Amino acid sequence: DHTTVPPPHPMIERQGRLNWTKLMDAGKKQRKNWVQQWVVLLANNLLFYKDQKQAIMTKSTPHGKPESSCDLRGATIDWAKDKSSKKNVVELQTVRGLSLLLQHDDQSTIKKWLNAVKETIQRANHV
Ligand code: I3S
Repeated sequence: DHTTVPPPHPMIERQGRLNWTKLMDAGKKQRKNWVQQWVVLLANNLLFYKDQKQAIMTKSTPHGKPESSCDLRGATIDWAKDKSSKKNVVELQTVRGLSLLLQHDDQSTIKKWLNAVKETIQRANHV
């Protein structure tokens, strides 16, 4: 996309626009509500922002102003072939029973997200 990328931040593994919805929260099925948000992958967290501006990290707001966040420690992520009619969907499941679908129309973009989140989870599991 054509948005301006903020200066590189040492904590950020990956960031960009993604479509996402909750599927389950605390193990309870949720009504899907697909939204497009700015998503930031940190070492232990995935953070969701209304837009890129809200993701600007300062001393007083070290994570910016996220709308939602998700603890990646112990989580799993993989392709979700039959959980949506959309293409290029992955499902992230956390130890707290949160389940999210992440989607992007561009397959190479969602592959990069899948791999980046996978690697982050593996690293988080070994500390
Ligand atoms: O898996 P579902 O329940 O068929 O998901 C679709 C619905 O949630 C639909 O909303 P309503 O049932 O509230 O009208 C959404 O608009 C669709 O986007 C959902 O399906 P996809 O296949 O887009 O994930």
